[in-house]
Formats: sequence, structure tokens, C-alpha cells
Amino acid sequence: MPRERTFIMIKPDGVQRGLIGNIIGRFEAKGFKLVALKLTSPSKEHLETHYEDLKSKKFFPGLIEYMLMGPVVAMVWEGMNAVKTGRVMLGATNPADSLPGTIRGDLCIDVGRNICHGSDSVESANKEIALWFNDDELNNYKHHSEAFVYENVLKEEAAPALPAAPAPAAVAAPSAVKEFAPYEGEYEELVTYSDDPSLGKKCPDMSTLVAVPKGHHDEFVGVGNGKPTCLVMFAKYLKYEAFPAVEAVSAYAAELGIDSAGLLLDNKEKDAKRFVEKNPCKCDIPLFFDPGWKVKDAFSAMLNDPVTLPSFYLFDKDGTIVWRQALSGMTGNMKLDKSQFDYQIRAFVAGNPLGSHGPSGISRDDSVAGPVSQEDVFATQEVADAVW
Ligand code: IDP
Ligand code: MG
Repeated sequence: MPRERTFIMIKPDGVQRGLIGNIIGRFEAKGFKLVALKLTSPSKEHLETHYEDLKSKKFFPGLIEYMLMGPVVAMVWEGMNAVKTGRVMLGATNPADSLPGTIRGDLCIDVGRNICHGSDSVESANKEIALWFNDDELNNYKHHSEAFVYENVLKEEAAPALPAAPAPAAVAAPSAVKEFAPYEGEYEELVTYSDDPSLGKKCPDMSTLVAVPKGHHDEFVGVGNGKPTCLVMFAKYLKYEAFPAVEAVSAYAAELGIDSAGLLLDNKEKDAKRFVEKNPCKCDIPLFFDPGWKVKDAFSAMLNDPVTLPSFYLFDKDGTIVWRQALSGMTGNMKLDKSQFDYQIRAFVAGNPLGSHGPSGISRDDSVAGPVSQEDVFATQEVADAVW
């Protein structure tokens, strides 16, 4: 089933004016599934974080004052296109422009008292859900009327609609909606070449990984278990470089239904636990750590080079590597973000050929440094000393 989730909030005026039932009733009647709900009085700081992108606006102080007038009802609703449809149901930001039939169009007048909030994109929805709810407040259950709300639910359950995996990219001509734009920056570590030694290989054994208990709603299906999978490998010494990728795959899990996981290549449990405690990255994917670096070593053996971080792997439903991108310790403050792999994931899920950077022109037989650095950065003191 479509798993898109959106964060909907009834603001203090909606609560005070007795409109909670009316607003919830509309989402319920529409057919969306309620995943989380609470009446809560957030702090000023919390509201400032929620509206952080509006900080520079003249109306920001007034907005925060308004949001502090009383408790709000925070909710998560789930269903097909929940984010976009939720916004349509809310109506335009300014009620003067909201059409009749929408919540704002029917129930309020002034932009500074517009009674409700709804996430404006899947990305902000994920951020907002993580800001307002702990994982254990998000309820996993089956909506009894699913088959009466969605036409394809039964068919989808019988046979997943994802396309068969295309062959690993050679010098494939991209034919998806957008042109594939090979990465042209100065860091060759960012690109994956068609002669990357790991392409077309099966995912190494990962049974030694240990899950970091975090209560994610999303159970990891496992590489090669019938769903395409994204894996982001990262570690404390390259965390900010990896967080955009981790957040992006978290959103893909919700939007595209592909399986995703994060692999913390700090080999100590206490480091992995610290990551979870500090919660520095808003993500909703299962996380693992790698005792004894067995998995890291297996990936390195496959590459004939040390694994560098962060690394991003895309596997087909049978667990074959179809795309990989990596940074190395040499790339300074470069970030592995979705602009570097969004095309590939979408092309792959749509069954279109992947884009390719072509061959690297680097011979690996004489173990000359390839597109990844030869030095194993894990062996350095700087990495040992890094903290979450
Ligand atoms: P949205 O709630 O429709 O996403 P945003 O532009 O994100 O709209 O603004 C957040 C909230 O800030 C609005 O819902 C509204 O309460 C308030 N707001 C936006 N523009 C104005 C304004 O011009 N004056 C006063 N408040 C505003
Ligand atoms: Mg907004």
C-alpha cells in the first residue's frame, strides 16, 4: 500500500473554536489512515524549529505568538498522495484565497488565524513527523477498509508492482524523463564508473550486522528479499556528509516503497548507541552497526579497495549491486546528497536504464588508486577520535 505520510496540525484557534472534530472528520471521511494524534502544548523553541524556514519573515514573531495561544492537535495521516491531497484539503494559506469546500475556505477568515497546518512536501513531512512524534508514537496497523478505499490493494499484495531489474548500466543511453547529468565536479570519488568492480555483484553476507534498537516503524526487509534496496554506509567521522543521503533514502522508503537501511561503520556498539541517543539526523530507516567490521571488509574485498564513506549502494530485488556512489576522506566538506543519485533511483524504480559515467579508464590489475582512495581511513587516529 502507498505509505506516504503527512503531518497535519490543528492550530490553537482551531482547538479553541471547537473545530477539532470537523477537521479530523474530513481526513477520516476522505479515507486516510490516522497514524498518530496528540493534544499538546509545544514550547516556543519547538515552534521556532517547526517554522524555521520562515524565520526571516516579518510575520514570524506574530506567528509564534499565535501558535503559543493554546494547545494544538498534532497528527500523522497516511495514504496515497497524503501530502499533496492534505494540502488541497487545507486550502490556500490565506483563507481569502481558499476555495469553499476546503478547511480554510469553509472555517476561517484571516491568514494569521488559519486554523490548520499541513506538510508541503514528503521531505518536510518526514522532518515534521520526526520533530513532533517519537517513533513509538507512530502506530502500525492495517486499515480495515483499505480494499474499499484503494482499487489496487489486493492486486498489489498478490504481486508487487515494482518492475524487473534492468541490467547493470554499461554505457546506457538514458531515456527517463530527465536527462542524466554525469557529475562533473572536481571530485572523481563522487562518480560511479561503468567498470566499477562492485557493479553486477551480489551483496556480500550481512548477517553479522546488529540492528541499533530505535523503534523505527519501517522493518528492514533485507537486501535481495524481493524489493530494491538503498543502503547508505556512514560513520561518525563523516556524518554531515552522509546525513543528506540518509534523509533522502528515508524519504524514498516512504515515497517509492523501496527498502532502505543505514549502516554505521563504527564497529563499536557504544558508538552506534550514541548516534541513536544524540539523534543528530532525522531519519526513519533501520540502522545497523558492523561488529568487527566484517561487512565493511567484505565490501572492500569486492572492490579490491577500501570502502570509503559515505557510500551509497542501490541493489535490485535479488540483491545485485546496480549502482554505487562514494566519497572519500579526501573530499573535505563535500556532501553525498540526493542530487547525486536521485536520477538513478527513479530511473531504476521506473524500469528505465540507469545513467552512466562510462568507464573510468583506470586499470585495477596493478592496484593503482582508482576512483576511491587507497588508504583505509578507518586506520587513522582522526577517525578513531571522531565523536557523534
Ligand atoms: P502554510 O501554512 O500554508 O504552509 P506558510 O507559508 O508555510 O503557509 O506559512 C506558515 C503559516 O504562517 C501560515 O499558515 C500562516 O498561519 C502564517 N502566515 C503566512 N503568511 C502570513 C502573513 O502574511 N501574515 C501572517 N501570518 C502568515
Ligand atoms: Mg508551510
